[in-house]
Amino acid sequence: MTSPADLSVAGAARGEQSGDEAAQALFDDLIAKDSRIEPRDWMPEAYRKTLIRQISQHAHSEIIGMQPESNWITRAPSLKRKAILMAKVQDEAGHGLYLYSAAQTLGITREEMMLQLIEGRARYSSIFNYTTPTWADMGAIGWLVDGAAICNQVPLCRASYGPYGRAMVRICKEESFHQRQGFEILLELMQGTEAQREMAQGAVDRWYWPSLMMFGPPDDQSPNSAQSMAWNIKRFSNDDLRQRFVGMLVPQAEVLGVTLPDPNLRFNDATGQYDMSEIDWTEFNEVLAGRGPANAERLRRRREAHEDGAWVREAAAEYARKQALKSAA
Ligand code: BYC
Repeated sequence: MTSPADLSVAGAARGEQSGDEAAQALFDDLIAKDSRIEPRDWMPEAYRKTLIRQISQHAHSEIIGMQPESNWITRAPSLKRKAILMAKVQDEAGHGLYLYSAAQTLGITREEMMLQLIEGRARYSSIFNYTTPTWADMGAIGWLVDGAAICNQVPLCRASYGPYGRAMVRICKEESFHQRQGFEILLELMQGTEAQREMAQGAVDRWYWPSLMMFGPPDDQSPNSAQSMAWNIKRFSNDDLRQRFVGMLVPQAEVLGVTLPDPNLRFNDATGQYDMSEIDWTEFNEVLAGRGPANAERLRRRREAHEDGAWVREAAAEYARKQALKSAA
């Protein structure tokens, strides 16, 4: 790989482009060819910042996303369900770690990202600010939230930034398992008693609209989409992915026997898209502003966990210091 410094020297010798222009041209060429940008490559500052923003928000979502489900580990209805749920929550921790590592390759430290999160300066997905009052919510999270995550994240496996795209491959494989376990929880409840069917439908009613909000604001109000798509970070717009998701849900809802809570939902042959009711964007904006049903609780627990884990970080740092001393001796 040619470094910007090499380009600068070569370009200046020919009296052509400045180093920055040549590096930019190389970057543009890689993007135009749909190639990957790697950490060693020159990249525009705005590209780096956008990636840090999106990847760190994504990592925070995985870490905060452990909370609504871990609430149910001790109350899951059988040993098998507990083991499955525990494995799923553990997977989310792993996703957070791959993503923090990918963000670190862009020059931000893990400590800085963690501080941004616990001080309330960072965003994480709106979806994790909703509560989980029943066991059926575990089914609805798996089916709807992980289902939306798959729709949004499979295209990210082809994101132009190498470490992000590669992290997404493994994440998506695990999300598929999560989605199926959620579907299966709902299926079993729907084949159970009247009370269990009501519980399942109630959870679908609670999670359907927030899961549509996961895809972000409508395209005409999405300030970042155009540039992120031009850089091959995002491959589809927020509204296109939302449509794709609804198209995936409709036949699955029929198999489950649940009703998607939108009386206006129907396929429009003329447009080739689903017509649907307007999403409550006021609710979305309230959640983003920190005023959702569980925002304060999620941050409080994250801060507490960070403080409780201080001794582990100190012990690991001390061990690393001693190892370094030993190998220097
Ligand atoms: N919640 O210009 P836009 C998971 C913000 S993890 C909160 O369209 P962009 C899982 C957006 O950040 C799920 N904020 O932005 C985990 C921006 O604000 P800033 C997380 C949102 O980036 C555990 C502003 O609104 N998935 O599935 O082009 C268990 C304008 O939006 C939301 C990811 O992070 C939202 N829903 O598109 C189970 C995937 N939507 O930064 C499951 C990766 C928008 O300018 N991220 N905002 O202040 C993405 O694909 C994109 O970042 C988004 C937003 C589609 C989310």
